[in-house]
Amino acid sequence: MTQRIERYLDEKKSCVENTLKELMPEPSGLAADVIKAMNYTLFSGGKRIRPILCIAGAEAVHGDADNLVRFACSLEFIHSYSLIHDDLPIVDNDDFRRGRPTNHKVFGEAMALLAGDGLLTMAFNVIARFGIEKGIGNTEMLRVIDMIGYASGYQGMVGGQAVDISYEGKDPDPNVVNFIHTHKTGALIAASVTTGAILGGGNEDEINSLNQYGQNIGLAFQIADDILNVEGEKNITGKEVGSDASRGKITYPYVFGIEESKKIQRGLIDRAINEIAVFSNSAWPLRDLARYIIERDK
Ligand code: GRG
Repeated sequence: MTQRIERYLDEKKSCVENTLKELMPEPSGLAADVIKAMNYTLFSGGKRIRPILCIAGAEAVHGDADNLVRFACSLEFIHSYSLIHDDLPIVDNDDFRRGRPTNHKVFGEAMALLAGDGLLTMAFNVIARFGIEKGIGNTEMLRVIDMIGYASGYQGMVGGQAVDISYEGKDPDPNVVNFIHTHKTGALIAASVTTGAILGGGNEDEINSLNQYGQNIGLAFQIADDILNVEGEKNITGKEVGSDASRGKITYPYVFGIEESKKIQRGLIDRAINEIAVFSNSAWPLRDLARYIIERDK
């Protein structure tokens, strides 16, 4: 990873962390337990890639990215909810995430379920409050709410996760793995960049190009996750290695093998960078981020 993207990621990550702290209350009152469980996962060391992509999407179209950090944080609320529910015993039954015990291991299954629900619903409070406080136009607000609801619902992340679960233990199938990955992970990643471009004031061509970019890197991101589940190191990824294979998950390495998966990944990154060729230097973070996505070790 080059120094400039490392610096960019550090800078944006700390800005996102600070804003998340402003948005998320300290546990207090009768509902303190669920707030504590929400805080536990929200502040457990994620890369914050979705909010950073949203900010970079706005920067690419010369938008006022500093102004939309609160909105960008809503994506991290949704992502955090999905991780908590994904780790539950009735879903993937994982004990560790980011090197720490998973939410249900600390707070119990019922509280973890509610913490996930609390984070998902709070994301939409965060979005609405952002729109009200910043005086964003109704059309833009409704457009981004629609996009995020779509990307995280059955048409996106939830749909992908449902197919992921129902195809466990089945034979390798390229169409199925493509569906799972583009929906489970790709949809929210694409929505992150695209909503940044919408709120940043991009024109329709720019928004479409950034959406295509997001879809390509979103798929590459999940393939990288699959590869890390085979070749990664537990002390770096913070998760069990080899768990996908032992559960019979439909992954890119299972369907195509490791080398072909890496080749597909490189092709997706080339396509993503090509999609944003028309952008000036304002899109350099997106170009560097695309490469980072497949070079990452966690
Ligand atoms: C079935 C009850 C039930 C819930 C499902 C919708 C859902 C919950 C899960 C979606 C699947 C999921 C967790 C997709 C994301 C996969 C992924 C690549 C996670 C890791 O993202 P990173 O690398 O994680 O951005 P960090 O730790 O950096 O935040």
